[in-house]
Amino acid sequence: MISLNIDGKYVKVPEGSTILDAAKQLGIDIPTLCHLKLDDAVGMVNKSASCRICVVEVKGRRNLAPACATPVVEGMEVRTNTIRVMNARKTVLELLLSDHPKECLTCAKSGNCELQELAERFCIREVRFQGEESTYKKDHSPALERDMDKCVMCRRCETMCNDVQTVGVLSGINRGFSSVVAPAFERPLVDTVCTFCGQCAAVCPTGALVERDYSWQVIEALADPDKVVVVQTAPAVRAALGEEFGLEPGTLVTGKMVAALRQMGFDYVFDTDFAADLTIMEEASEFLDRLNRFLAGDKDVRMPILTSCCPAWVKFFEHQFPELLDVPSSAKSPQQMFGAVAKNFFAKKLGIPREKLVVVSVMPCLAKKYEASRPEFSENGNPDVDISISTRELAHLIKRSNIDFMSLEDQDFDRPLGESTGAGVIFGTTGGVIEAAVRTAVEWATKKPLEKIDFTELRGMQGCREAWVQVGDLKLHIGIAHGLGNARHLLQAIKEGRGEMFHAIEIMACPGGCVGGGGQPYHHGNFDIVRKRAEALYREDAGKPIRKSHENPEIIKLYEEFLGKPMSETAHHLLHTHYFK
Ligand code: HC1
Ligand code: SF4
Repeated sequence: MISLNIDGKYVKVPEGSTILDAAKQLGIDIPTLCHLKLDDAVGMVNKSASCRICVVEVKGRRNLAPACATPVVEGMEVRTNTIRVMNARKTVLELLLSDHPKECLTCAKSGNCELQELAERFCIREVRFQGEESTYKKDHSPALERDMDKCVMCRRCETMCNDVQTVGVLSGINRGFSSVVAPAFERPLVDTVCTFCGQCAAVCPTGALVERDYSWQVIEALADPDKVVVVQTAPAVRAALGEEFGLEPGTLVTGKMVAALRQMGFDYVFDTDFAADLTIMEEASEFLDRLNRFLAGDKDVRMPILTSCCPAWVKFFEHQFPELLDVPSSAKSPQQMFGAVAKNFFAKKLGIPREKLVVVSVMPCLAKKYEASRPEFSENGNPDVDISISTRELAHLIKRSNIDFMSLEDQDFDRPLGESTGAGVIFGTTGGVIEAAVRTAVEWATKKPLEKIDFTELRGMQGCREAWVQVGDLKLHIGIAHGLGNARHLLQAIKEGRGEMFHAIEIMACPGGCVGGGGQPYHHGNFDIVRKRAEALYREDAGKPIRKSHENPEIIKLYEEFLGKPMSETAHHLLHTHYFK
């Protein structure tokens, strides 16, 4: 352990700690901007030390030291609030602001911008420096907007894209005043291998990277008397939406969310969790089919089966592992299954053409916007999911609609597409999809009711995990990865035939799964918030009367009335897809 003194207080920290770590232990809040440390399970630390906001004075050193990148040494004496330190921070901020658009009132990040917060904390009332300002071309993709005039070169997005996701789209290019974080040759994101995971936007401290906002289209659809507008809400949204209204992370607001959507004027408030149950029906059937063929010695069958509900993960393997396109399940994601059922079954039930029905999805994810726009998910130019908005956009919509969210009485989803089980709920956290699939697959395979519904061995936040589940005489080997870097690790092993064989693997692109999605309220690097959201979903699951997808009465009815059975021709046509290089 190393002893040091910060602002007159003594502290002992492990060797290798930084001054920032030591200050944190003492409860001294040194301001930062570029620094970001997510979680040991995720393993993300932004080491750029580029912003210099965290500088401190160290006795005996001539220069100020960045607290985030200076290791502690025995007997060190640190001051975090001298006039020299405050002057340096003020100057750094003024220099950053000298080349920053002054459009805070209209910026998508207003109220959530870390630069704005620092300018306020350090009472920057005027900027002494005036000079050239950057004017980069804005980049609009179906999921993300890039405005590099607002980039402060903190490199968090680069760390996220390169080190955590291993996609490698974003990096610092050019030199001096022209330096910017961008794809190679400054190509637009749509022309790169970007997965639209949105994790760069989730950690961007300013408005340089934000979601493509479709909330006005929702308002227009709701105001159109010729449209019937239905909404589906993803599992992870209910565990995070409350944060936008000042509630503690991990507070479930399912009932208030439904009430707010109904008050906004949606004709039907449905649940993506219903479609998650439907996904399990198809995915578990496909899994058991492949497993039985594999056990019977069929050499053509591809194992392990990989989950396919995360659109950023789908785009990742399409680009990065084109030789493995037949390994993931062909089941569409719940968002897209919902869209297909709404447009091909529910619209008919209402006696209206699909064009008259508008399907809105509320997702914790930005890649869902891109997924909804994929041409294979539309019929004659009419998409199965018309508009996909994020949890943050929903919060804005509620606020714009003058709804007092906190005073809303809980309401329940409409039927039939709003009925769901606990298995559908846990889709929103890492390990939840595979647990939902295992609950159904094991019961179907053994033809006996499960002795225990909770497969806790599949839960947790470790980036890459494995577990064994006993099914009769067979031990199923299950893998779980969240974060695309961890997924790459597993995929590479499969491709090279390394390691013990897995039977099934769940992959989610975002650290923590959908609860940590790029469209969720900003957690500003506090991964405990993501953990609390996950715990909330397990709580909702535990309190549900039905916890296995195949026992959802509305799903059973849907097969009886419309789909026949899992993997039927209709199911294949509407609920399965294929992947492209
Ligand atoms: Fe997800 Fe899914 S779990 S992908 O994270 O399979 O977005 O919440 O809606 O489609 O159900 C997201 C969440 C979500 C789908 C489901
Ligand atoms: Fe990289 Fe994901 Fe951002 Fe695309 S969305 S640039 S893959 S971090």
